Amino acid sequence: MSELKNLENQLKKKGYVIKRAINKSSLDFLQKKILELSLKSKPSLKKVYKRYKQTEIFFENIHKHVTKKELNNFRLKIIQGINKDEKFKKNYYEVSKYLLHNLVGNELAMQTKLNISIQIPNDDTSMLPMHSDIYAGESPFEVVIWIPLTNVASCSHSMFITDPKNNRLINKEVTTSKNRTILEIYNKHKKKFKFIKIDYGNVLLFTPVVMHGNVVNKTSISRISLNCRFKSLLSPYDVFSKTHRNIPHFYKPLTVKPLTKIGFNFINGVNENKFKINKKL
Ligand SMILES: O=C(O)CCC(=O)C(=O)O
Ligand SMILES: [Fe+2]
Repeated sequence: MSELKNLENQLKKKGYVIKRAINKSSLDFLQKKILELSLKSKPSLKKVYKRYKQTEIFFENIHKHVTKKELNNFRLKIIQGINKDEKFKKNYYEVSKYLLHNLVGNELAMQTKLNISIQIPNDDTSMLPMHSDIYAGESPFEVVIWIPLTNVASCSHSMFITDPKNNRLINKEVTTSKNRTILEIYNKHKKKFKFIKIDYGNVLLFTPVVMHGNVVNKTSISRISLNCRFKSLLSPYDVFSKTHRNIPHFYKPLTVKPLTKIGFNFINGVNENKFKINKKL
């Protein structure tokens, strides 16, 4: 079977695929930038970092050097840093390109704000219970590219996901049940969820239509991962509801082919005449 067919089959069956990063230098760029921002955010970490042989092992032990109280500020500073850096976004796309071009398209929109998750042991403030991103008004045409910066085992520091074949039933329970909490529904279906195993060096693509989430990290290892959404540029944005997730600022065109530009320029020209739009406005 061709690799592409294999990826397609896996996505259909499991709702996600994992692929070794082809562009390792771009992945290392991302890791290095997160390291720099971490050390800038808490300068005392510089000395600590030297004790670790590999950056991913330093990240796995971050909870020993950043307290629960400091964590939110630490995370915010990193998020601000990566979102100011166009090179970071470019390298993120480079790392994701192989999966995106094969499974989504070559004309793409990218989420404007990249995100980082830091799941330290026993922290219940960073929990994201079972959900589908559709509940927040996101497009079912999008995928999440999720990049681990630590080695992630199939346990509570990872994220869980169910098989697409279970999704309809669980989604129905979530959207129609009046007196059960998400946690109760998750517990009922717990066996249908699996914690993803993925080591540093690999990239995860999943459809956030399928139920996923995380629990309190009961291991002694921190998990750090990046996530960003991509979609085919011309696929629908507003599908079920109008939310801030669908306004133009949530996504930004990333790759636009010449014919798409010609088409939109033509439509814009027609509209300018039709509605007497003053171009200077
Ligand atoms: O990283 C996680 O644990 C959950 C991520 C998630 O829900 C998402 O990226 O949509
Ligand atoms: Fe999600």
